[in-house]
Amino acid sequence: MDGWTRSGQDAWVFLKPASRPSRRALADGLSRADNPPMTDTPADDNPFIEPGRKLFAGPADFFWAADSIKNLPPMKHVEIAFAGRSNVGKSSLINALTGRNTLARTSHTPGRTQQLNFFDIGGRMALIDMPGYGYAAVAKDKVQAWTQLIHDYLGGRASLARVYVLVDARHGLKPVDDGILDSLDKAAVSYQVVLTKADELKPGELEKCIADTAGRIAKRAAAFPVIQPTSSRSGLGIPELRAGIAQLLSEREG
Ligand SMILES: Nc1nc2c(ncn2[C@@H]2O[C@H](COP(=O)(O)OP(=O)(O)OP(=O)(O)O)[C@@H](O)[C@H]2O)c(=O)[nH]1
Ligand SMILES: [Mg+2]
Repeated sequence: MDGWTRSGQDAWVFLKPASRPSRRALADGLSRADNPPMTDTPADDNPFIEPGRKLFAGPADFFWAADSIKNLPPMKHVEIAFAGRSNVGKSSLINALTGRNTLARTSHTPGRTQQLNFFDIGGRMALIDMPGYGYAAVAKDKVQAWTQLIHDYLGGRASLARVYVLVDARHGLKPVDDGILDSLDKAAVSYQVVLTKADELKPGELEKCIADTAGRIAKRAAAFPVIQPTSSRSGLGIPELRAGIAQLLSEREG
């Protein structure tokens, strides 16, 4: 059996099939081959809520931008990437997680983030704000170059521990998202679908989008089966995302 499965009361683990090729090991011991658990525990019972709050209460600094797979930073830390269609709210979510308004640049116009932007979180990990895919208010060849960069990075970075794939809760999964999910499944990179802009929906609509999206990813090998609703405006889901990241780090750092 492969894919996400419950290993204990609260933890989910990603089991890789024996036939899947092992990933390049990193010189410093980092590897994404042992994709660690993500949490779906309710906030009140989740022991990683407080470590998550502390993790993101510390320093958060931009340290690198890459416009090509050839100029990525050295693989020093665990990397956690935020991917999704243009304008879905990737940069806003990084700002909400880090409690800063202007760390990552945001815009009403699709196509704001044009490179892979790396942010150091307390010297323990890097968050990566990615360009959007799907559409943008810029030239087609630029979008093609970003799409290539996104696929290259997501499919070939050994220090990449997890990808949060952001989906606008008002629109749900689109065909272009499926292309990214296909790449992640193929590369055996664990990922979780995060619904954004939940503040724009009525409660019933949000529940429906969560259920529909969970159904759509149920058979995907590397997808964590729980969909996380968020709002960078209201703060919904932010403590839970921080907790999931803190849990990943605690698994990695032992
Ligand atoms: N209502 C609402 N709007 C949001 C939320 N998050 C982001 N937005 C808005 O959505 C727009 C796009 O946000 P960004 O964070 O720049 O989106 P992005 O995915 O980084 O976009 P690109 O870099 O262009 O791919 C901005 O106008 C944000 O204010 C949210 O949680 N709720
Ligand atoms: Mg952006």
